[in-house]
Amino acid sequence: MIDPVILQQGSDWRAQAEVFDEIFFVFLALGTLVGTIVVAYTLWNVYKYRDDGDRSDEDFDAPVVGELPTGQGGPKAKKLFLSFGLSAIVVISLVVYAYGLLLYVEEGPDAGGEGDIEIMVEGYQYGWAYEYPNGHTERDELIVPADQRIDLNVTSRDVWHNFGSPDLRIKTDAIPGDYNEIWFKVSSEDVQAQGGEATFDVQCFELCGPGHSAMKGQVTVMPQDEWEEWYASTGNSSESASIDSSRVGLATPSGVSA
Ligand SMILES: [Cu+2]
Repeated sequence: MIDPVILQQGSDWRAQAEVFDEIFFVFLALGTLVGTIVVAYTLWNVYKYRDDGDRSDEDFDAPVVGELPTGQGGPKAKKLFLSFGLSAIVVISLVVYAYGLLLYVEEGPDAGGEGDIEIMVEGYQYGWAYEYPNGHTERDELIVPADQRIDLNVTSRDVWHNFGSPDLRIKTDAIPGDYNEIWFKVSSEDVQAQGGEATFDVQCFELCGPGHSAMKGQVTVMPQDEWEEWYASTGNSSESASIDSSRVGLATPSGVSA
């Protein structure tokens, strides 16, 4: 059994995608194993107890509808309790295991830690606006550093939206006047694997009007030092038009706070 507390300690964190993939694999593998055993056992019994024409009706101990085969203490009762017992062990283990991992997905690693970056996300008809701790705002593209926990505080300016990024396995409602928190973190290994900058699609998952299907955005994850350079350069501007030029090194030495 995996303890979510252990997972949260130190830098030993896991991305949601990894956790969900593991849960999916465990359920698939166990389901296949149990399914194979049950179907094989059923077929074997179908063959073993087939009507081959030479069983006399008198000494055939057929079960009656509604009768539990427990009173006899024989092999029937044994099988019944064995099958109930094994099923219970499998189901309870899966519930405890999956619940522990889902608690981790809810809370994330090192919740409330020093390095967390909290970003406001506001959905509107039709797009996404992001506000960084220094007051800088971005439209549609969310730029964040690798290896750092990103907390998103999601809300809406007008109607109900739903902020989600399938590859990051995050998704939450964006509702006017309401704030939903989600977190994610992308490792620098993943960023390197994608050529120094990782991108993830963002989409609206709540039908919110005629422009809903065009309500797309992107999460861009860059190495920490590059991001810090970019973030420092955002101190005085709040328009996304200059993102690309600022990314190539127009960093101001004014620090990260507004
Ligand atoms: Cu929407």
